[in-house]
Amino acid sequence: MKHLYFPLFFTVLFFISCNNKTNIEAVFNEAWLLEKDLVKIPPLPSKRQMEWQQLEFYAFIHFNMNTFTNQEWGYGDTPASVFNPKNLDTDQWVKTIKSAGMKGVIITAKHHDGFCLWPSKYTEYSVKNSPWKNGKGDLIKDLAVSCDKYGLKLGIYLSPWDRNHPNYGQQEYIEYFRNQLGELLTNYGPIFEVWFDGANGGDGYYGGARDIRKVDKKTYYQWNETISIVRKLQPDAVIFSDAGPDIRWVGNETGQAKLTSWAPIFKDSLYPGMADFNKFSSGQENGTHWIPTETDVSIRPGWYYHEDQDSLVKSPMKLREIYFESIGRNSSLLLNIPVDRRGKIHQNDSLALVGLSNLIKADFKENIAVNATFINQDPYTQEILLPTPKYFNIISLQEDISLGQKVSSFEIMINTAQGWRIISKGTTIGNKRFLRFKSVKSAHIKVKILNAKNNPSLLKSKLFYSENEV
Ligand code: FUL
Repeated sequence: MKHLYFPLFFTVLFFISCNNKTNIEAVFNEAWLLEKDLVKIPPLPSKRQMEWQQLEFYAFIHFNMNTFTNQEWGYGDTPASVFNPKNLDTDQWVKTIKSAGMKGVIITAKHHDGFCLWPSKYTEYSVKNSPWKNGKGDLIKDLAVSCDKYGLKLGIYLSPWDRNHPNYGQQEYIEYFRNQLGELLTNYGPIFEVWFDGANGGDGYYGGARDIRKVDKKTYYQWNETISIVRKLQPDAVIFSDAGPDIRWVGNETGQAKLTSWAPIFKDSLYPGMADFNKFSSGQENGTHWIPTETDVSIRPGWYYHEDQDSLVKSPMKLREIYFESIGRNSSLLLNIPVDRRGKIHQNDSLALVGLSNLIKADFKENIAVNATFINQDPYTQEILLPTPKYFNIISLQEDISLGQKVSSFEIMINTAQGWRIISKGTTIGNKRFLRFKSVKSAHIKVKILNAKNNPSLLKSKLFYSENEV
């Protein structure tokens, strides 16, 4: 974003080269925001959040003991000997994920049943007591090596709820949980995201006790201390939970962010595992903290692999809808791919991912506003002048979120023989907002901001024409 620090330079350049258009305040260039549009309106994203915002699309892998028991939530009593992938191939996962356009992968290092995909020295319930690689395997290591090889970022899911551990519900378990976190954050290179699930407390094996353990979700985990461990060991990693601190849950598992989607939120009104999370999905315009949403959804009905769902893999068109309704609504997309019992991504899922990536590439093949002149008549209006009239049916809007999220209402207009016509409108923009509409042909487009907290800081809008019209 360093170009934003040179707005005056380009403004001056413009006046030198275009002084015949005196009513125009500035032509937007690579660095086009004016001094007056650079007002920062807190809350602002941290550096680690800004880096995460660039990723937009990354994968979840649910692969663990449940894969072998055909379950979604293991009770914690399945013997370690049941974990036995015969052809585990993390290179295949990473190549498939990367070719679908995703930037990282988050793996279920430990799910609610407590089984660990790495040979933790703090428990016997792990790959070290499984037949896989004769107990010498370390799946997190394998995945880290593959990610490194192909240039994908690695994230970890460590379930706070552990239905295997005898001390779950007591302070001893919190020490155990933090020790495990320490192992994962120390031994596998850079971790881009740490994922803490909100489901916790209930029935389980608990070392043979087989009882029901409820915990106080607000106090039991003493999250502040755990967060400081992550900050110390992996300062660049973002932390996900229902309540942040860096990223929060979008509030559903079907793949849609809200049309109104604020990164700011009153953090103190949230806690992990809260029941009425849905009402906070939109964030809050005047929220105190920058905690954008992450949209997690599975490519199949379940999070884990189940053979009887082989025919239920979401179609490329369905996945494309999810892409538009998450990334295109100021969220990120965490798309889950359940690895099968062989230890590979199933062919049906691979094909759906190839289909999705082809659709997205076609949608965004050519930004037809790339050679346009951008005019800033006033801070609330971005005018786009194309050299010749062009058809388009997608517009991509972006705020410079390093300055905060400001816009709460906007409309898109085109100039026609009958005058200006509104073709689309919306509320928030944030990191990215995609709008789709029936094709229009025009050479003169206006993005009109109707309401914002301060002078909007809109980056150059992009226009696309897609064969797959709404
Ligand atoms: C949920 C968990 O309970 C599911 O098993 C899954 O891991 C999903 C991503 O989060 O809360």
